[in-house]
Amino acid sequence: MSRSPQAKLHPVPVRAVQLTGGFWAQRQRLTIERSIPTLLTLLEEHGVVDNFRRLGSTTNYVQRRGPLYTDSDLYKWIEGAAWSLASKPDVKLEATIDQLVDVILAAQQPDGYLNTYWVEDRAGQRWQQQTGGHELYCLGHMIQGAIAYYRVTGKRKLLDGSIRFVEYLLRETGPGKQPLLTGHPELELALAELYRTTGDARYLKLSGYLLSGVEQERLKLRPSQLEYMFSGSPFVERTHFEGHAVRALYAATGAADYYLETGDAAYWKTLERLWADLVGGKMFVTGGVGSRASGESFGDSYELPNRQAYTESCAAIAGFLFNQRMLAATGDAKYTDVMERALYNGINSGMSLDGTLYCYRNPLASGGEKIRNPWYDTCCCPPNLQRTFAALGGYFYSTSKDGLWVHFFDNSKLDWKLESGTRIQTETKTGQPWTGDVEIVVSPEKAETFTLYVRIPSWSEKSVIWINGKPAEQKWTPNSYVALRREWKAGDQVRVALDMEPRLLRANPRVPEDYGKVAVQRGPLVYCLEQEDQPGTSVFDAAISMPAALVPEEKAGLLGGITVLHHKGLTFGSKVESAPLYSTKEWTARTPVDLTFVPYYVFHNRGPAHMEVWVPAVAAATVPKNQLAQ
Ligand code: FUB
Ligand code: ZN
Repeated sequence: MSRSPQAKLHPVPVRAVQLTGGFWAQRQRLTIERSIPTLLTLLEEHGVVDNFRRLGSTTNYVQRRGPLYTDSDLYKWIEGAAWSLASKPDVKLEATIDQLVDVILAAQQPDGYLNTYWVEDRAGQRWQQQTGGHELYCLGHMIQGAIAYYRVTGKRKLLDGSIRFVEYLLRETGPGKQPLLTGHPELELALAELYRTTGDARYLKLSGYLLSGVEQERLKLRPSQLEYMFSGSPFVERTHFEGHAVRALYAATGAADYYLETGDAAYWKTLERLWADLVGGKMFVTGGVGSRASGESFGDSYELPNRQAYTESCAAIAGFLFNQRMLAATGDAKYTDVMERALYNGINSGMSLDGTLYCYRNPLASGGEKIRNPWYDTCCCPPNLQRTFAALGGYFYSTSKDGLWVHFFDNSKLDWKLESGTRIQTETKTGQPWTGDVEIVVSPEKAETFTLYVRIPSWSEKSVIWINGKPAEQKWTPNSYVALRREWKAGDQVRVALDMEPRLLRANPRVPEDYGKVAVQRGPLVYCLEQEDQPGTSVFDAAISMPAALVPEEKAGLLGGITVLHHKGLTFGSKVESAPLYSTKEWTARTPVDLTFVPYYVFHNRGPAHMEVWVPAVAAATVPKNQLAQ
């Protein structure tokens, strides 16, 4: 997006940011050292790579395996592995990617078409089942993997292969020829990125064609298909999110990319409307999205079931990407707030603390079903998580005409340039997300006046900022960027004290599942109750006693090092289990109990267990005084 006309903010390259230690460095290291290599082994074991190999060989030595979209899993793995090289060069991994690129390209047809499913006896069905065929979805991920690898290494073999496929599309398909439809949106954003990478406007035009829905008549799509796919009809006529959550959010991300390049106001109007629909009634407090298992879909507004939440990891990532584009267009912290909610919670939960188990669903309550698994036949989420964590530094900072933007806080070093051309280095030291202290040392190569935009998160109500030890004069409010404009010189120091007071969030009363309940958040982390931490009390009998006191305790040895929150809560007592299902009795939580909350993202890392995020809140006043917890 560095040259996108409508982008107010421009991303810094992944390689410009080193995560130097702490929360995200740990997750990134795990991704690179454990998750990426072990997933490749599993992709091999499940035949995903052989699906390509067999086409490149003259003997077709194995049968194709897996669902028809497995190609995309390898492409996404390549994207993650490519970004990982930006933070940790690895000759062996690079050689592995090179070999995989050769295997992939050997399966490409002479005309440029490439898909391991729609070949051989299915070759005659190319483009005949576009609503579910995933040909363009796989191409989209091929392009994104190829661009990542090209950006990081300068190698363009895979990029050229993906361009050959796109050129095939431009030659053989489109108005007056074979109509095209993204049955699963994804190619839209990939084409915008290909345009940015190559400067070839035909690729952006193709993205616009896909978003325009001009082929709706020729393809004779049913309303239910238009809803499910979130494509096939004009994007600008969409009024709300519906249908398959990942599809819809990728479509919105692609449309936002299209807007960033074209400035088409109708797109912007639609994007803002969809965003309001998302955050107004369809996003979980963890940043997860997708309420229904049926159709992996959005529900109605306020339909946010906790235990049944579908909340696919890919959907949370898609929401993150959509908000990243909206942020780039505006510089408005309300978008970063959503990115953060998803990243620290509903995305972060997707990969286990040992980097080998993944959540496809990230529900907000669990009855102990197995949610973390090493492998899924539909293996979309694991490599999606990898590419997000591997590229993380690139989401932390941006530049704009007048300065540098700090979006997320973690220990990191930035080495990049201001848009004036001046080289800038920064070093951030922080205990985030556990403590509120943040120190940013700013070092432009020469003294220069510019604005340092530092995000003050929505959860930090009482922040304090110092510049070189003196209180900053600028004013700020939570959920905005404070604009620190001055002449900056090497070694200038900004200190921020973020407000880490635990907060209790309440849902709109129209969310029936959460009525009378609260969710606990501290800093960017949403917390939950897990059974292991409440010996003798079922998490489903527990209640928060209001007004609530939550006391943080650092536990270096627990779950990779976390801060837990202690609370003297209440339960309904031991009679609950033997009580009838229905009675006229009014239930009052009145037995004191020590409750311990852990961050949501660690749930089920000690094995499947009862867990819940939204906990009933009851007034302590209703409890006889002598029963109050000490
Ligand atoms: O269809 C490909 C992927 O599989 C989708 O993105 C996921 O939601 C899952 O359905
Ligand atoms: Zn997925």
